[in-house]
Amino acid sequence: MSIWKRIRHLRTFSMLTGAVCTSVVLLLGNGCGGGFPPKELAEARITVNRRTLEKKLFFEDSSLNLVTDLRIGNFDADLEEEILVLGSNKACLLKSDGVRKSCLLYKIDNLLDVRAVDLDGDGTQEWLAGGLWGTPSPALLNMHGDVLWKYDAKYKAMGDPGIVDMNNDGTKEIVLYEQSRGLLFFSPAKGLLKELKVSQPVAHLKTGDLDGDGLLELVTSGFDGVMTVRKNTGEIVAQKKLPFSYSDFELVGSDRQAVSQILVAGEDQLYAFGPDLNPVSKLDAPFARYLHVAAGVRLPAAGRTTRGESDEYASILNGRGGWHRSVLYVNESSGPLIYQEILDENFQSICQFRSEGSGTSFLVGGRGKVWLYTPHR
Ligand SMILES: [Ca+2]
Ligand SMILES: [Ca+2]
Ligand SMILES: [Ca+2]
Repeated sequence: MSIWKRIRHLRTFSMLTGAVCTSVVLLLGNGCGGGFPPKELAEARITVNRRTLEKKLFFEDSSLNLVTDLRIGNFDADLEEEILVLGSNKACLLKSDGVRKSCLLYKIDNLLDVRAVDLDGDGTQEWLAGGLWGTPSPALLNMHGDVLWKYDAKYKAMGDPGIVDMNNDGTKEIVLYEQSRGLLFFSPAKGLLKELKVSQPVAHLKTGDLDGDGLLELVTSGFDGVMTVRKNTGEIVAQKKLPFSYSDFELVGSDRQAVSQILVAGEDQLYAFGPDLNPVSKLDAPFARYLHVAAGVRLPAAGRTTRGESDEYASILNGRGGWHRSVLYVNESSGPLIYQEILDENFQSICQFRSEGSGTSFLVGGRGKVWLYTPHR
């Protein structure tokens, strides 16, 4: 039986209980469930433990506020690898053992959802910030925290601006959705390059390379449950109404493959979609009906070195309501859950750390904290 057929019978429940709730959640980013988590998520605990993961506080700095992106790479002039930690107030560079190398505050306040991007392709990272519905304007900073570009939206702009090369000139542009105008494509130097009307309001927007051709695609979801994949130029390549209720989604990649997949939580499953919006993987995810995907990464499976199907998924899901819980899932790509932990705080970022014989360790970023999870031998 196809995945779609199997989930169809769950749809009625979703339509009844999910539709109203989802619209509110999509519109406001919170609302359903009020201030309290569902009873299954009331307590922080490990609920599935097929693989023991050792959890250790790796870095702590409360003035980071929420850690929204984590990257491993060489970000300064030396030859060593660092860990870049981007928070909503400041950025820190750590040595590979988690010791602080340097930190700086952004020269602009009230940033949300800060992510590392290389907009101009020169090998150095810029930091792209967004915001929630109706709150701070999107901005691009350089590694020193200077503001390279900022957009003061007249109408409500959605968070999560992305980057695509919309005119195929080799330099990426910033794309964001503004209510009543549509998709807007900006060059930090030249300003607004293009305005693209869309038929339905956009709730969420993400960009990533879904087909491996080196060009980033643009993925949007609407309040009507329709997901759309567009080429870098804005042309629609796939569009589908997902047959379950969902909130936000994420594009998840891996260290070894540039190709990202679209990860969405629906019913008690996680679905990974390819560029045609057909499912690539379906993962067991108890309680996912209360949650949306906040961050995810594909990790090399323990003892495997081949590409592709042996990857595991590690993902962080947050509550669709206004309550503070995250759930960490580690799944085999064929679906079974390896590890699940209900976390008593909000997490927003995850990245691969090291790959060893016993498996792959990863970092998870929360409010002022970065945790290291290492598979136990
Ligand atoms: Ca750059
Ligand atoms: Ca361009
Ligand atoms: Ca592509």
